[in-house]
Amino acid sequence: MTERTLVLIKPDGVARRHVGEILSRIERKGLDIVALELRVAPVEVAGAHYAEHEGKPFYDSLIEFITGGPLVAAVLEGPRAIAAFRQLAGGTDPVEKAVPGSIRGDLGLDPGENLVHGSDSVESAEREIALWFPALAGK
Ligand code: RTP
Ligand code: MG
Repeated sequence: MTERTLVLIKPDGVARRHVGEILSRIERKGLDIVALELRVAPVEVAGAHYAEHEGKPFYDSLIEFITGGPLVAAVLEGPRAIAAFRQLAGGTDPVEKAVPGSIRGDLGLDPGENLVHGSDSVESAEREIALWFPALAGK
């Protein structure tokens, strides 16, 4: 089933010059890039994006990190794109969860600065695409 998913190359991924590496992995997997933009996330967008984590101990540092520098926002499309990108990304903690061969497993160490985000469900993807790329919502 063709799906769309919202992906972020987080500020650590941009600062560490891994944009090309991460986009290359996406293309090698066979997913299509249907939107792509470098931008600095406003606090309101970051807060809406991570609304499910509001009130958790790591929330403030998460918002500070995600708004702290340019990131790359993208929409990917393809069969089972949501799960396919989560597989490429690896688990949330780059050491404890992400396996070698995944983006986080190969490139990350810090559970807070874990290089990429990918939507975790069809509902999340729709909500996040509407937030980051309103012109694409519902299309
Ligand atoms: P993301 O939303 O960024 O793609 O990551 P995820 O689904 O793998 O993980 P999620 O549970 O949604 O957590 C969002 C981000 O919050 C930070 N986090 N820190 N210190 C902690 O226990 C903790 N838990 C989560 C991570 O940066 C994670 O990517
Ligand atoms: Mg998440």
